[in-house]
Amino acid sequence: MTSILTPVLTDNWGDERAWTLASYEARGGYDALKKALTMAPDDIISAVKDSGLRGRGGAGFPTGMKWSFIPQDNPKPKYLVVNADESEPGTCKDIPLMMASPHTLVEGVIISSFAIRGNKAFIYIRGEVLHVIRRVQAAVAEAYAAGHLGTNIHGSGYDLDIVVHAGAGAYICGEETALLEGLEGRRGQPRLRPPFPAVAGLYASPTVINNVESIASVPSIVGNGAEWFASMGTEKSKGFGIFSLSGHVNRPGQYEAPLGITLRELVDLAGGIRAGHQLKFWTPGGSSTPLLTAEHLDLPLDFEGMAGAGTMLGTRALQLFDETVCVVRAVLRWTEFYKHESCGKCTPCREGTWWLVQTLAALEKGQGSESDLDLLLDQCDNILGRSFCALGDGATSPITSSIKHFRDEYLAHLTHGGCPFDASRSTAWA
Ligand code: L3W
Ligand code: SF4
Repeated sequence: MTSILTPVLTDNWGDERAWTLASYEARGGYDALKKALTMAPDDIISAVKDSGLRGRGGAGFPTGMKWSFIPQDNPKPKYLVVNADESEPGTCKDIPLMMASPHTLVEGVIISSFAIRGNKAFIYIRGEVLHVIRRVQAAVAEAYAAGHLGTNIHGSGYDLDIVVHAGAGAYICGEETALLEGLEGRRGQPRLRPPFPAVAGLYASPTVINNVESIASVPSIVGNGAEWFASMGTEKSKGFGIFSLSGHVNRPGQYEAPLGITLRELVDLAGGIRAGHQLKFWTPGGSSTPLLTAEHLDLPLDFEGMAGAGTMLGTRALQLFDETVCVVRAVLRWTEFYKHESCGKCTPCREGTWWLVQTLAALEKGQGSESDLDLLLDQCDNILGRSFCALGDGATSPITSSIKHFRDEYLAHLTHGGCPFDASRSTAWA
């Protein structure tokens, strides 16, 4: 069988000491940088635009278009900030990428900064992953020593410094403006947009903020050309991406494949659902994206395919659950997470996530009545579209989608007077 995988970002992960400069350069690492430094910055932006690369952090905004919003007539410094605060439940692609191949990211940062004419870049890494911070810091130090960073890079006259910043452990700092607040030394809470960071971001200067995987994709686009990238994927969701599979599959892990691949194909690559069990529900892009069921196995995993199914591609964090899992309990766990991580800035999310947990916890214990399901949906309605940032909206996704697909299972908790799965954790509720 011809493999449908497209290893580009993951191609060197199995190499011996893949994270070192020597290993990366042995495969042609930093050749794309040398090529980029001979190009006009605007031509790099055009190549990224033509490639069709869309943001890999969840929202899918066109990367080249975002870069073109940076006003070049503004005398303030321009900054590139990499969002490496990977925290969306189930998402595990940026951290493995930075551990296995940090130079792919560092090379991407240098090329991207050159394109937007920035001389300072920041890599904001989730504070809990000290080993990743150390690995990226070591790669940055190697890049300085080799002349890939610093002043007059490879005699081009271009200067760039990279700062590796450790976050302080808040999920909300993955929201781009809360991340900027944290980087400036303040409490991580979102800012009002507009102005978008491209106009007034870090220190009120024009700032591009991109996800790790987006920036790491840039060297391959510069090296191989926009057409090469655009030849993969679907009409409006070009290229490849890292899909992280977790849960009840035989070989969980990262699978790099063209956008538009289906979950059925990915599950086959991952050795199938564990023996004797069936897929019950799954998340396409972490818990902030409405969950789907086995009926949706053949939908294309691209931005349009997921929107058509009433959900989002998000971070391609595919969490798979078989029939032994209580969907109400899983949703309660996620909701407790959102309540804990709500930054408290706006009332619908701060108060609403607390109420969601109260109502869900009672239902999970079999307390209350069927009307509490409507109460729960009403609480979601008062949060969705009324919160200051996407965290509030995301908190409602698992609840509304699980009630849509598994209303009977919620009701079974009421008729059983508790979780029907508790009687036997190893057999499915029926
Ligand atoms: C200039 C305009 N820039 C939009 C930029 C904007 C941002 C990007 C996307 O949420 C989603 C969320 C989570 N001029 C612009 C403009 N931009 N209009 O484009 O913006 P937006 O508002 O569409 O999305 P967002 O606020 O960045 C991100 C979802 O991602 N998510 C991910 C969460 C967690 C992680 C993680 O742990 N790694 O990413 C999960 O699905 O729900 O919908 O840069 O400035 N007119
Ligand atoms: Fe903070 Fe939640 Fe409001 Fe976002 S939606 S600003 S996380 S309280």
